[in-house]
Amino acid sequence: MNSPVMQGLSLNTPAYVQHTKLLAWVADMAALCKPAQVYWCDGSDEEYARLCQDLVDSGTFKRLNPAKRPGSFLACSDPSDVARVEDRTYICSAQKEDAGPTNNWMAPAEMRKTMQPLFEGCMQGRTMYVVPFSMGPLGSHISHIGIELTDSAYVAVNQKLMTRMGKAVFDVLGKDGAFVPCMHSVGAPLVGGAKDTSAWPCNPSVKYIVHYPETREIWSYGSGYGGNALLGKKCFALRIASNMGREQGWLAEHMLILGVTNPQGKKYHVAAAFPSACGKTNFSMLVPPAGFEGWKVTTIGDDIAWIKPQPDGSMVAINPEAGYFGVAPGTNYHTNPNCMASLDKNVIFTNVALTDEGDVWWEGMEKDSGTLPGHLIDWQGKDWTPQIAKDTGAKAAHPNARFTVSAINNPALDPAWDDAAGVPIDAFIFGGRRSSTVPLVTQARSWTEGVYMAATMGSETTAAATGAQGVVRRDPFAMLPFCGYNMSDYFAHWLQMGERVKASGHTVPSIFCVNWFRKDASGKFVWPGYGENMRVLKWMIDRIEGKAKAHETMFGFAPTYDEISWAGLSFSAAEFNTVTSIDKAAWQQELQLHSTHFEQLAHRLPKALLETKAALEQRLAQV
Ligand code: SAT
Ligand code: MN
Repeated sequence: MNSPVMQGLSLNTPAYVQHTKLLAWVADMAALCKPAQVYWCDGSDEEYARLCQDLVDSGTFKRLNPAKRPGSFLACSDPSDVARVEDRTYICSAQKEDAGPTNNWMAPAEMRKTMQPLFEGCMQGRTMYVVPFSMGPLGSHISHIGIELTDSAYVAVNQKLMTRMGKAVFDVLGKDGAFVPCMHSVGAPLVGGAKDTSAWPCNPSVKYIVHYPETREIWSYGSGYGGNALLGKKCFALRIASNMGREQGWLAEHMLILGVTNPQGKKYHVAAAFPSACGKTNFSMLVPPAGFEGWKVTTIGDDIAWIKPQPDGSMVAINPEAGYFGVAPGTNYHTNPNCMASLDKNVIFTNVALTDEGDVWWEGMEKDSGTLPGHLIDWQGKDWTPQIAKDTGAKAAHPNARFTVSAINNPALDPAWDDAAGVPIDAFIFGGRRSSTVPLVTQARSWTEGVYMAATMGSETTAAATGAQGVVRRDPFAMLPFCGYNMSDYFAHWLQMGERVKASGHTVPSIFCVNWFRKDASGKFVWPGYGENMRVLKWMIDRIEGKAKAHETMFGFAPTYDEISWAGLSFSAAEFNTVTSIDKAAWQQELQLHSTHFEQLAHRLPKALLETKAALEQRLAQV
């Protein structure tokens, strides 16, 4: 052991860590945060088991019944700490306009002045875990490395499932490799030897999720939940990585990646962007319905894609993550059988309910069993019965309750999911949650029109972020909370990426826009969704293969009723019309909203998008 001593604190540095800059940074951060001890995670299974047991002993974890859910745990968070805090999330670029109008901004020097006193002594009485992780396959030319320093063992064990975490990262880093420093504290120091009395330490009133794009640093304070705390995910793989991609000519996207193989054995790869909690995990694990024998869908990723154009004109993608942090409520054997199978063992559940048998439960599971459980302990530790739910509306699981599970649990995992070379993308899909206006599926007539569709995407908000639910907001590329720089520059980057592929004499991937969420006059969803989305996916493949004709609508090419395979489903032409019709008045209003959106983004907005809008207006006038 090579153990420099900081103010009486040993850094416990393992001999295999030889990176001078990293060692100096850890020493500085330990001096700032003043933890009781420093622990370097090696990523071993033995370590995972030990840290999970520590979490059981401290009351954060409850071990689930090993006969029902082997190797699995339940954590219930503080009610003030249940989702990403977008209003506390900052992009601190040197220039305000580089963060753009969609991000919170503070000058870096000012933010550092705010952060300094918060981090000063913030880990007192706690362990500082050094968590080395690779986003993407270890050593892949597309991957990047991060080191998270955190005072949360919950974060350390989640990172083991969500990333390639551990000792091997140092082999890639060597003595001077690049890494993104990720500082995280729950912001609950145990001052003067105070005992930890909380099962979910966090700071209920002060939270900051801060990014410095120029120096590629992340500083997160006050929250232990999800994207606020697992800093490899939204903070690194989207906000910081989008900045890297812009500079280096690649894309960091809020997209699932799936493989779809037709009965002839030909395989395509699709990347699809949907806002948080709109079914990306379900779509990435789709089971083709009856009538689609011979078709196969395999998962490469369920949330984030890093996409790099190659010299041969292809755009290859990797999933930077190694696990899924998915929404539990609504997940069942009907909506996502592969996901349910993934959750059989070795899972960390957060904010779901506990059954009397020591298993987990969430809303939506009654669809599998046919009945509601008679009694549960809800996510807040209170008794729950169907009667209580009826009387008070109390939910057993929080609507943003999550499971954390390693990708290797997924029976539909694509053999290439961990391939350092990535997979070539044939199509991009963009989809929002819209109860009206936007049709089931259309295909952009050009790359630019596709970028327009993505740039103007709207979606009704979900429980994945704190704040009002169910209101339509513009969520361009499903990246509104995740783009780490000026949104208009981001649109320009997408346009340029397409131009670059075309200039090299190659075809760009097709771009599709979908909406699974149209409702009828009585407020019911019309499209059955889930596995039935295969019908739409097949039409896309038909389009790529040139088998389906081009029927123009004002918003791109669309299928006729006859061009969708209906085998195994009764879905009438009238119902199809309800989910695909283009209402002139609604679209006039929609384009008005696009105008307002573009006005907000006017500074640096690419002209091509305004021209595309004018062309759509002209088409609409002719409807
Ligand atoms: O950012 S989280 O990982 O907490 C969840 C999400 O918004 O997709
Ligand atoms: Mn997400």
